[in-house]
Amino acid sequence: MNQRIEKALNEQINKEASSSQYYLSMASWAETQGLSGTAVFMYAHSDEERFHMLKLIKFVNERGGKAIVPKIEQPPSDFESVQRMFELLLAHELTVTHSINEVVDVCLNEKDYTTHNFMQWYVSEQMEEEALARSILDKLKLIGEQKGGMYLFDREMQEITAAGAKNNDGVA
Ligand code: OFO
Repeated sequence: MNQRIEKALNEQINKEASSSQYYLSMASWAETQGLSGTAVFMYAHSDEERFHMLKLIKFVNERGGKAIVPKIEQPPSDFESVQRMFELLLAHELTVTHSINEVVDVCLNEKDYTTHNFMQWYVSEQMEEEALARSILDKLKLIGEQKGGMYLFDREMQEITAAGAKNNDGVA
């Protein structure tokens, strides 16, 4: 495997692992706030990011490279409010989208069209994740401080997660 591609993919493995850890911390925080639906959503999101990392690890190894399992920094453990948590999530997704675009750029520069093709899955995944985060934030802005609204929001987060799992046949 081309060394620049291998390095870029290993950096992406690191980012996916960090995303998984970050969302796991958000899940745990939501659970301690009594927001069980939001916690279910974030636990599933953390699992999804782990799946993204695994997909990259397998690709690198199958293509003759060497995937490196990264050391992960401890993420923040307090998030002020649900809205703040989703603002941070969206900001994080935007940095991941940026780094995926950089990997795609390296693929084009190195004329590695196989990896370029593989990365297209991540490009569409990021579009979906950003759109979902924005729609959740829109809901939260509408709800504002209303307690009843937050109760319904939390239930809806559980439903979104269940519907997503069904569409994926339970596979992240
Ligand atoms: Fe890995 O999809 Fe978001 O970060």
